[in-house]
Amino acid sequence: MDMSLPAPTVRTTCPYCGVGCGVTATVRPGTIPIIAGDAQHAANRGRLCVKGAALGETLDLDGRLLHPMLRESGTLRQAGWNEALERVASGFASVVAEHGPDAVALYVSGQLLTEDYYVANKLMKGFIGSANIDTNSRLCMSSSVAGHKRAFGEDLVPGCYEDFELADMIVLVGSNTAWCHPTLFQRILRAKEARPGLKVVAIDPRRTATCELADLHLAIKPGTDVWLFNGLLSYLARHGGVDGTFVAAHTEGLDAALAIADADCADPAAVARICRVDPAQLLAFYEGFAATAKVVTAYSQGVNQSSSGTDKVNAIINCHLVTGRIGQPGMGPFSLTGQPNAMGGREVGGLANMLAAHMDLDNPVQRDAVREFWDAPRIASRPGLKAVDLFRAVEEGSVKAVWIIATNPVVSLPDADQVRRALDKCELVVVSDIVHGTDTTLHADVLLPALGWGEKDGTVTNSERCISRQRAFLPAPGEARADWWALCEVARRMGFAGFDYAGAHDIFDEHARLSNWRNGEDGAGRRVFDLSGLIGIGQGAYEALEPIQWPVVRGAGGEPVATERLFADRRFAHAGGRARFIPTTPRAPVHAVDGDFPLALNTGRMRDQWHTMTRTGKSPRLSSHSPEPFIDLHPNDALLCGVREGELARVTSRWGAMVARVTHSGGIARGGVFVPIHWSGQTASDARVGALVNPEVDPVSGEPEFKHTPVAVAPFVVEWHAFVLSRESLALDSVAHWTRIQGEGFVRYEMAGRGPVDPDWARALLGAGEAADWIDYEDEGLGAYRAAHLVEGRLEACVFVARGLRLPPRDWLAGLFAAQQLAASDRATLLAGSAPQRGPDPGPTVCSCFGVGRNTIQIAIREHGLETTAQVTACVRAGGNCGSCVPEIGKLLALAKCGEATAS
Ligand SMILES: Nc1nc2c(c(=O)[nH]1)N[C@H]1C(S)=C(S)[C@@H](COP(=O)(O)OP(=O)(O)OC[C@H]3O[C@@H](n4cnc5c(=O)[nH]c(N)nc54)[C@H](O)[C@@H]3O)O[C@H]1N2
Ligand SMILES: Nc1nc2c(c(=O)[nH]1)N[C@H]1C(S)=C(S)[C@@H](COP(=O)(O)OP(=O)(O)OC[C@H]3O[C@@H](n4cnc5c(=O)[nH]c(N)nc54)[C@H](O)[C@@H]3O)O[C@H]1N2
Ligand code: SF4
Ligand SMILES: [Mo]
Repeated sequence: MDMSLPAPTVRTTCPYCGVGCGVTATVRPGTIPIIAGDAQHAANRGRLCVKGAALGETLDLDGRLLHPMLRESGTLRQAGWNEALERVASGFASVVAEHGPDAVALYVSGQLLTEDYYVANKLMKGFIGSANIDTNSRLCMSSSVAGHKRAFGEDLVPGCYEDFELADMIVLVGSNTAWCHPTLFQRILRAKEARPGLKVVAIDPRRTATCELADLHLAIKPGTDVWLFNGLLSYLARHGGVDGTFVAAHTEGLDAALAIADADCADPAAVARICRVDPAQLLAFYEGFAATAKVVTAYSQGVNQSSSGTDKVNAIINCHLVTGRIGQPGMGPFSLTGQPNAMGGREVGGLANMLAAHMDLDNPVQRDAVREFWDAPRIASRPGLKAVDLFRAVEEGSVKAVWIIATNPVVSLPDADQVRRALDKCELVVVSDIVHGTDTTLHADVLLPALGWGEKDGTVTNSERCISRQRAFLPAPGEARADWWALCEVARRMGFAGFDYAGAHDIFDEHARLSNWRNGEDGAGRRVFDLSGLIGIGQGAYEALEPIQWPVVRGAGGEPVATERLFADRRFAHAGGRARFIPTTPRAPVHAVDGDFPLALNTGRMRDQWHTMTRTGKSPRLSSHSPEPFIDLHPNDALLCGVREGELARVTSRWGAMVARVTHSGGIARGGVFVPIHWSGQTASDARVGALVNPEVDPVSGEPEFKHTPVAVAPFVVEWHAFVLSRESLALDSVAHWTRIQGEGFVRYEMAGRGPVDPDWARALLGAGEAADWIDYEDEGLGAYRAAHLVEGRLEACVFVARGLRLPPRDWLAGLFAAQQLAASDRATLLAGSAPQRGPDPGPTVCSCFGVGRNTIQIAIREHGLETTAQVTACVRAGGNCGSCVPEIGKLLALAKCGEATAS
């Protein structure tokens, strides 16, 4: 390549959250691609959060699955595609022949592209003839899907991101928007800066980073949202909040919904007691909602992931219907989707109870329409197994072959040890992934290497119904191939016609045509989901496709016409065009806390990690913000459980157990415990929280109750703590607990164990022979041992072991791995763990972009009397790039103010 030429820049879409930010990737051979926000993409207008900004650090081929693998006599061996595909096709075909189509299953993912997803659904429902295809969206958005269908008649998100800027009140329910939808959160932040009258209300049992922006935080008792919104409905009805014209002309069912709401929730004081919030604050919320026309109520997993998730969704929508606040700028209920293509998966009908293109499995006319369109030999006629039931059926043996694509269920399903048992028993487990070693690939009989982000090519749909292209800018590594290609190859080998696609564009075209097929014909119903304006766009136009919000119809000149907001015409998708109020009877989470398991476990996300960390875990920058798994609880509960901050504890439920470090963020109320979801068997010895989570699901949607499991917390007794920084990975079978953290040029292990501190063991751990260049230090009395291994003056590894927690900070030592040769002064103080002239420990990372620690920020605030986040940025750079840490800086500023107040 001529290096004087500008490097090619490809416009694509971020592979993480449902905001769906546009990304540009500039590629020069031999260097990592330069990733930036796409200024032309309406979702983010050039901004990226820290995960998006660090994408370049996740693209190396370390750990990638590059060839198909087959298990033989217990071990995996490399195989050719042909052999692997034959094994899958013949395995599936023979199970179907012997036990029928319901004995096989696909378990797929909202991280697939629409084209992959479309083919998977077509193969299963139209050709194999079973609806046993479910997806991790069951764990994610299925309560919203069900709630939308009940209220609107179709799975439709009415609004768009602009509504957040036009609103006068934004209610964030069960959504840590600051960390999970960061660029959208920043739009809210800027809107509020420009217009301080914009009120933000956060409804979340935890005080999260999102709450830093909120005018009002209602820290409700977990699981009580239906009481709260029923109370609001009842309040609106009694305080002139009903839009009578809208309700009469465009809705039905208000009386029944109101009767239920009034029964338990007519008295705000009683609701406040049940929700465990301050009655005056609850009333302030009700009054504010009633008085503000432009309200957006956005919600996410605190709503969906509950045994009353669908009712929570409808209780929220009821309040928007009664006020007529829907379909107009600046207002509406808004389901924030999690995964990059949660929406695309719903469009193609990827869930076990849906058909393609927003058609229904239980509608015979629509079933027939799809079968005819696909020219399929059969069509599934009843819903398949939903995720939790699916893996139960695998364990029971009624499902005998399963193909898992782009998801890691051994980590992410509830009662996750059950999933492991199920896969161990299953006759044929096929896993398509981009990574070789995940907790799920360990159980595979066949491993298929998939193209990852930057290599694959297709479309995704974000939370506001915007279809964007993910474009390839890297060559396919090894033998990795697109997921749709593998699915089509298996379909063809099973003898099915209709899977010969010329490319992703060809599949997209078929998907667009199906959306229009029989749409609006007698008996087939009218579906709002319609891509008719994109039919026949051809490969060139598909390559160039600009982000576009569906429905996309054809304009007078034949051009595609997008739709910003739905229901502007006040017509809903139920027959008759009316929206429906749904009566929602409040009920508590299925399992209540009791004497054995007295605390309620809540699980969720951290700012800088994505799910099971197979990609974000590779980035040193992202790994610095929250390096270790933790158990966050109230200090008083910690006291009762006998656990101390910084020490290890074991959390146990009726389903399983895990170990992590105790922390007090200050955001958890008495009676609650929060544990992040990200750690797996690959990144920690025993911190997979899914193992503890109860497998109860919402009766309508089948979505698990991830946010509420009764648990007990107890000390995890160890005698010593240690850490290792090493250029090479270590095998750590013999320690009681470990966590693996990716550093810049090294791997860090935090460990703990029992028995005496053993120098021989510590040195053996680092793997170097006796002849190696060692420096070490031992203090038997203190139970401390420290050693470093050098090769020709370069630091290879170091280990620090201590009784108790007396270990030096890791950051100075970490910096030494950048040097090819240790300076004499560094070598001299190596085993002290710090340089003598060094300033204070920077503390845990707050700003990942510039690596700025909490202590550094706090000292700057104190010493320079800083008062705003902008001043902090000007002083220490933190917050000056992606802005993801701005809420945390805000919290430190607020803490400093409190400190001053208490001091004076
Ligand atoms: N950094 C990061 N961002 C992500 C992801 C990630 O892995 N990492 N994943 C993406 C995906 S797939 C998803 S689905 C989204 C999820 O995005 P969010 O839903 O915002 O994230 P969570 O942390 O799962 O949970 C949200 C909040 O629900 C609260 N909650 C718990 N119980 C209740 C309750 O009973 N009522 C109410 N009102 N709130 C409750 C929790 O305390 C938590 O703060 O994030 C997406 N974005
Ligand atoms: N306790 C608890 N559990 C939860 C949740 C919770 O809040 N609490 N949230 C749930 C939710 S909302 C979600 S969305 C799930 C997420 O859970 P998972 O979907 O299980 O998590 P990921 O780590 O995203 O798994 C994606 C897998 O696909 C691989 N991959 C990435 N790109 C590709 C590709 O292009 N093709 C293929 N074939 N593979 C690819 C990755 O390496 C990874 O192994 O977790 C759920 N589980
Ligand atoms: S907010 Fe962050 S993770 Fe979400 S799409 Fe944008 S850059 Fe990606
Ligand atoms: Mo999700």
